[in-house]
Amino acid sequence: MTLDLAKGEAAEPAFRRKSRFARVPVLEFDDGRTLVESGAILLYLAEGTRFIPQDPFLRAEMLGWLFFEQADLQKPIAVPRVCHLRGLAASMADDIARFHKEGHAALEKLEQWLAPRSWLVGDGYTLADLALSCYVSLADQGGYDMARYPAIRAWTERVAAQPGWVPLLPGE
Ligand SMILES: N[C@@H](CCC(=O)N[C@@H](CS)C(=O)NCC(=O)O)C(=O)O
Repeated sequence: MTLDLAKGEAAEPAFRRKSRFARVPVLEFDDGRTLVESGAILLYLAEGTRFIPQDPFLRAEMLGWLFFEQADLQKPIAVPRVCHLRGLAASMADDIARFHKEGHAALEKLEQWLAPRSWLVGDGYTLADLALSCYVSLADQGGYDMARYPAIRAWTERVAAQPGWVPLLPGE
């Protein structure tokens, strides 16, 4: 099921019964149960795969990146992007500037971590790379100057070259 968030469809009662936070994404099971929060959904789907490291330290480090994405990156990138896509960039300029400040602080940290590395955790592609690269690769749509981050750019290209990788939206 897809929703038109601009029309407020996430707040409709039928969807709220599936998503207690009235947000996408939601993973719905055949028995009617639903799982919310992208990190929880990714961890469920990746259970037992090579995307979750076996080593306890590396697994915890991977989780740390998922938490960082939620705490420091997701909103500062998602909100300006939505404002731009909905033609609200001028009227929301002050909010966007505040989010950009927060987002650039997080992107700087990501850039520094990635500069000497190919992947976020250990020496291979994990759920951390998948989860963080998604919004980071769309940040320019929210007015972020991503030319400042060459290591991030190289990393998002490595992620996009992974077998089975598909863009979030067609053409992106
Ligand atoms: N922490 C949540 C954030 C999800 C979220 O913010 N979803 C937004 C779209 S990106 C949403 O559904 N907003 C509801 C709305 O716009 O009405 C996650 O990662 O799953």
